[in-house]
Amino acid sequence: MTAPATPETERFEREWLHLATLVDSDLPGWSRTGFSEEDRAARAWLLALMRDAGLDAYSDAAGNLIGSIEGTNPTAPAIVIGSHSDTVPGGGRFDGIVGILGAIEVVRMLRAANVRLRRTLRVVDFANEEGNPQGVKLVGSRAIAGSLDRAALEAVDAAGVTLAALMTGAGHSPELLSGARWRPGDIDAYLELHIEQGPVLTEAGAHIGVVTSICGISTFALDVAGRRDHGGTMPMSTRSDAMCCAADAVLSVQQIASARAEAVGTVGAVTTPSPLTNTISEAARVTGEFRSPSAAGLAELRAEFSATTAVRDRRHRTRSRLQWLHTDAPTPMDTGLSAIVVGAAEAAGERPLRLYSGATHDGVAMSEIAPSAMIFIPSRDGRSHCPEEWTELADIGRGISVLYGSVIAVDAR
Ligand code: HGY
Ligand code: MN
Ligand code: MN
Ligand code: MN
Repeated sequence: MTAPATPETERFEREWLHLATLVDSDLPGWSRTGFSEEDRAARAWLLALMRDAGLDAYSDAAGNLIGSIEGTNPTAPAIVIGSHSDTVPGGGRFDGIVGILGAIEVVRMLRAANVRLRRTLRVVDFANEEGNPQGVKLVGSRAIAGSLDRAALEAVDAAGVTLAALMTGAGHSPELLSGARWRPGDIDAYLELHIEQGPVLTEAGAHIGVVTSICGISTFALDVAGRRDHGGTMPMSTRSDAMCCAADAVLSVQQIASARAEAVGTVGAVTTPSPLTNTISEAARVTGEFRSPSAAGLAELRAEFSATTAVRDRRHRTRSRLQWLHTDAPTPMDTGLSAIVVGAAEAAGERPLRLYSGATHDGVAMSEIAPSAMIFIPSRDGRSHCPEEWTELADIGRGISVLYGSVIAVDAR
């Protein structure tokens, strides 16, 4: 029976407070976007923190921070725990951060309890989970899984800067990504502690959630071509107004997603090269995404939205090109591993709630190379990706304890 180990939540809080200072203070909330200056400063600090906790740590070609503590059987596939430390612009202080600081705390708990695992334990801070202006999410974990393909590296932002150039500018080596790839047999299990980012645990009065599956996502770009004319003289009935067509598309996303109980749809931006009020816009671009827990549901959302394109063009006398940029299928978590997490939560005196994740996570990529499971802790008022994001320190302590117990149980199986 292992000595009961408890996380030092005061230490967690000190580290969490420091990490919250490594942000772009020109933006609202807490902003540390992938490959930014703030991200580089935070990664340097986290690398030192990993090493200080006794991890043999390095940064790989994609910018993932990878720390290891060798087990007594170093040839056995490793156990991996971690999350991400980048944020959305104007985000909060817990999304991803709880999982990476919590994983480092688990390492300290193992050492304090003199527990030597059989398996090597790897702690990973995945680079750029949140995505970038090039529209690619889960950058670091896809690099590890070997699914960050050329198309992703060549994706460009509005200024034509590729993801590879963004990564190179942050000091990483996208041209050496093949070296960042782990082999599927390398790891035995991937476990991630994360805030729920939704209201389910709070509404159920549960402290611990165990994720059944992670949502599927399809992202799109709709380019609308209209006709540039004078905004004061062209009659409404003869205009070909790209911005009106784009606005119509935004409402279509909301209507289509709202009509399905389990679906969501979100538009990120509507942009035009001629933001003038006295000139009818000749072009507009709408970027957005649909999410669903089922692959069939996601396919139907895509089909419905695609079908509205022609109708809108007739209505607005425009011409539209709809591109589906990337689709992640819904990702079930590993049932055996999740059962171990449930057992660890119950052993810690919790009654875990199984739930679906409407947020995506690095577990989508890591599931391609290892059985994966996720532990959720409550988000106050279900809010996230905003400065109001909050999780109680007591819940963080519970989550770290369940992650610790899960690592012990996985190693013992
Ligand atoms: O997009 C997401 O759901 C995640 O928070 N990055
Ligand atoms: Mn996250
Ligand atoms: Mn997020
Ligand atoms: Mn994640």
